[in-house]
Amino acid sequence: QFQREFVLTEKTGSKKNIGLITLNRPKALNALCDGLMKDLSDAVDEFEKDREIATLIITGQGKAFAAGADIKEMQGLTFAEVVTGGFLSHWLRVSQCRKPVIAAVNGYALGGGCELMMMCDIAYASETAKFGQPEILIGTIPGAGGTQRIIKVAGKSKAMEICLSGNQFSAAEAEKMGLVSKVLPPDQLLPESIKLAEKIGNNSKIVVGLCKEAVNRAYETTLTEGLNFERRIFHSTFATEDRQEGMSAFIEKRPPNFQDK
Ligand code: CO8
Repeated sequence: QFQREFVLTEKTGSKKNIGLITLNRPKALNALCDGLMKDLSDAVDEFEKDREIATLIITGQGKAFAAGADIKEMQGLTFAEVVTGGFLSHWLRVSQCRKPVIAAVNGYALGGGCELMMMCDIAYASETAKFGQPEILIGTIPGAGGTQRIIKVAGKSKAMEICLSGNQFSAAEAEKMGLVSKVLPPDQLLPESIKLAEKIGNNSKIVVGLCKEAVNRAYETTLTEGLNFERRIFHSTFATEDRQEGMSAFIEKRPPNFQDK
């Protein structure tokens, strides 16, 4: 286990090929201060570079996943300062990771915490998790995807209700909306997230990366363009040894042995 000031990293899973990142500022409910976001960014860099790591998991220490951007840090800032300083522009790092990232939402995922979850590829939530975009209650609006990503999964009425009221919602509601894909008892959250990460990690890393890119393209483009992109990516898997291995293994009735080539 490696300890940065605000973030712990650990290689886990039976093959030690899962990069577990734990937000570790429990006294402030893992509020996403600048230092924490820098540590998180570094942790993502570390695991993205590490050739052994297949999948990343982000979770929180204590009763929160993350209770949002650090309000104490933001309180005194002026418009001129946030604009010229590109305030919180390094928040994009998680959404730019080439490897799959799973959010294991253990508690409060509010404001920037909910947005951080939505930057991940897959989210599992504990039954005790609470979600919301409460920025409106403190005189601002979501700044890292809250107004853009919720609407894509839950539609306009839900997105407006969440962003304009600041109301919190439960893990069961988040699952119903499609914001998280599974709700689990608290003690099962991490084991089940690791199990999923391991399942993904058994596949070819190159092909997993390509598949993630294809799914993400759906956010950015029209259906026709997306389908063309997908087909090209599909064609390109035929240039890999892993595609050959996968299909041969099926025909030879044995498990595949992917080499990430
Ligand atoms: N920022 C700073 N400190 C926080 C935050 C936060 N977001 N959330 C909690 N804390 C601190 C509290 O101040 C308190 O510290 P202290 O003990 O020193 O007073 C400690 O954490 C514990 O919190 P509470 O005593 O409030 O705990 P409760 O269990 O009573 O309440 C809540 C839990 C409901 C989660 C409550 O803490 C809360 O409402 N927090 C604020 C939630 C919020 O408004 N989040 C949105 C922040 S704004 C935002 O995220 C904008 C994102 C923009 C991103 C832009 C990117 C470009």
